[in-house]
Amino acid sequence: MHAVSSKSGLGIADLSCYMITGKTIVLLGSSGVGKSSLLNALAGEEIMAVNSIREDDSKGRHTTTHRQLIMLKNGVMVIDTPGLRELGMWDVSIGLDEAFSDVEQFLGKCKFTDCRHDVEPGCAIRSAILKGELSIERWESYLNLKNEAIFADDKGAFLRQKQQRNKEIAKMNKQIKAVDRKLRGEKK
Ligand SMILES: Nc1nc2c(ncn2[C@@H]2O[C@H](COP(=O)(O)OP(=O)(O)OP(=O)(O)O)[C@@H](O)[C@H]2O)c(=O)[nH]1
Ligand SMILES: [Mg+2]
Repeated sequence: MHAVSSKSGLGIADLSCYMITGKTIVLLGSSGVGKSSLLNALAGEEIMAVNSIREDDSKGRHTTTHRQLIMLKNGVMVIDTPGLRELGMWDVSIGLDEAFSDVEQFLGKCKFTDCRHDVEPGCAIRSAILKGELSIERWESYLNLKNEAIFADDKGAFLRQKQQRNKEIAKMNKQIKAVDRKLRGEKK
């Protein structure tokens, strides 16, 4: 970990150990953390546009909107990226079975096909945990990732619902304002 200042140049020299010709460096982080400023400091010139962070919530303004590879004079390549909006996973379902084969081997072995692995009798998961064949931590990790996969798979529907809700709120606000104007006797 290096503490650096792109403004004063403090600590920038310590990054020379990463300046290896032919290597590519990628700058990642939330908007406004100073990725483009760092690139400019490393390049010694203003290549990328930078923008001040928002006064009210100290968040970045998503100034960089596309990935850009810059070749520095020393032959090192640096990729500047737009600020990360969120961290997430995709194709979780595909990798889950492989990563959790120790868990999956017990699935489908319960007495009831719709077993929720909770209090049902004949639950293969609970039995494996009790016998020490499956650790509770592994089971919980599996459940966490499974939940994330459900959200990731259905994100489109989630976003569409959110958009629809926002539209309805905007419509409602418009109606309230119209009624308000009417009550005041104002024209449209
Ligand atoms: N004091 C100080 N300010 C900095 C430093 N690095 C960046 N800033 C300021 O932080 C603000 C955001 O910097 P950017 O370089 O645009 O940030 P970014 O991470 O590229 O942001 P996005 O392109 O939106 O992802 C600018 O006002 C910079 O001047 C630093 O090391 N010290
Ligand atoms: Mg930037």
